[in-house]
Amino acid sequence: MWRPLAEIGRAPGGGYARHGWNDAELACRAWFAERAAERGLATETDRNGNLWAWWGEPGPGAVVTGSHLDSVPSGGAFDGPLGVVSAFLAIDQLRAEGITPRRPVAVAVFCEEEGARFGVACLGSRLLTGALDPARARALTDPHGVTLAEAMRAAGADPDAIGPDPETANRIGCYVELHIEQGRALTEPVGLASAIWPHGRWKYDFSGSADHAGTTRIADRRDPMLTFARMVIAARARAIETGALATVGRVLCEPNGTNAIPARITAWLDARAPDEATLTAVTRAIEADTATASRAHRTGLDVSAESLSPAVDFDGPLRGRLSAILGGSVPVLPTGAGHDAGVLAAVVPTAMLFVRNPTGVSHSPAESAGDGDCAAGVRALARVLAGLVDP
Ligand code: HGY
Ligand code: MN
Ligand code: MN
Repeated sequence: MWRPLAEIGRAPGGGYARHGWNDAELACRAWFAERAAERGLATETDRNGNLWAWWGEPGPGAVVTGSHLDSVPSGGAFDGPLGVVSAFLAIDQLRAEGITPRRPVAVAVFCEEEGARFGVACLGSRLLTGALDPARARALTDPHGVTLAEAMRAAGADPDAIGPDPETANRIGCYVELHIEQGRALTEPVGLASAIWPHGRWKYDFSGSADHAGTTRIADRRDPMLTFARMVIAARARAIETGALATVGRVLCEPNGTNAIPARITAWLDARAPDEATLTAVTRAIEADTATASRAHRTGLDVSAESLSPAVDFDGPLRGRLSAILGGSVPVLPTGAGHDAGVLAAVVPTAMLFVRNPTGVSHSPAESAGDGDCAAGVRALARVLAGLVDP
């Protein structure tokens, strides 16, 4: 089942380039429709581009599971797809056991979870739940200046329809997302999520004076690369100081000439922390350090929050129920990775199952999980669904 998916959008080096509404992601949508049709599951695409495959009439109280199929640039094979493949296999398992749910069951795939193309993480689930303004979403642009609206239209979807979808959201009785663990903390095959760290993405614009690399005196330079470099160093130093995580993994340089002092640098800061106070402290300290450097180098600085994700606490009756179904001794752990489950947790009971990642590596072609652990994840998800569909 997974093999056809594994071929979609994979670069020669092994990484994936599946991003909201791009050709590879559209091929993933077709893969999803085929797997659902094979199982007699009725499929629909909601107004925000999220996919739904229904076992039973769509209706309130549905037990929903799934994840996302999009990737980060050159991402791994498991982040997202493991949850979708496991959802289909868990339904196969329940059917093999002759279980007939007394609630609707759905496999969901949320659009642009990584925000790799349009910059906002969990785009589809935020729009669904009303957590993102549709007008802002339509105007989001990808690195080539293509807006979300244009990309949706090119894919045959209607961008004017995006926005809060209470009819779809009200069908969800609970949401359980299975996901590969993205750190080294899970030492058993399957775990349960306790929380998601608060995190966010900040866009830093550094402006200076374009000039000749070979004739401009040092004293005359207004070089944004220097201010940018200071920001990167500050991000690491302040993260260590505060116990947070701060990363700069994406940068644009204009005009990007070998022999030209840049006019402008754009860079994105990804910052995460165990709690909101620490996240605020680390991002403010990094911005203050950068502003100091900006003054010293006489460059311009503009910082804007692009995507903010508050802390999510999964502690509640649903996690307790899942733990009981799984025997009561499954490890419970927090994660610094954001998920659609974190967005849905604001509106419906939500839980996450993690599958062990032996190296902890993720957002990389080297991401992997063992077959045995993946099978344990499917079995656990099937047990959980069996317990939830028979109230
Ligand atoms: O970036 C994240 O935390 C997740 O992979 N979207
Ligand atoms: Mn991810
Ligand atoms: Mn993911």
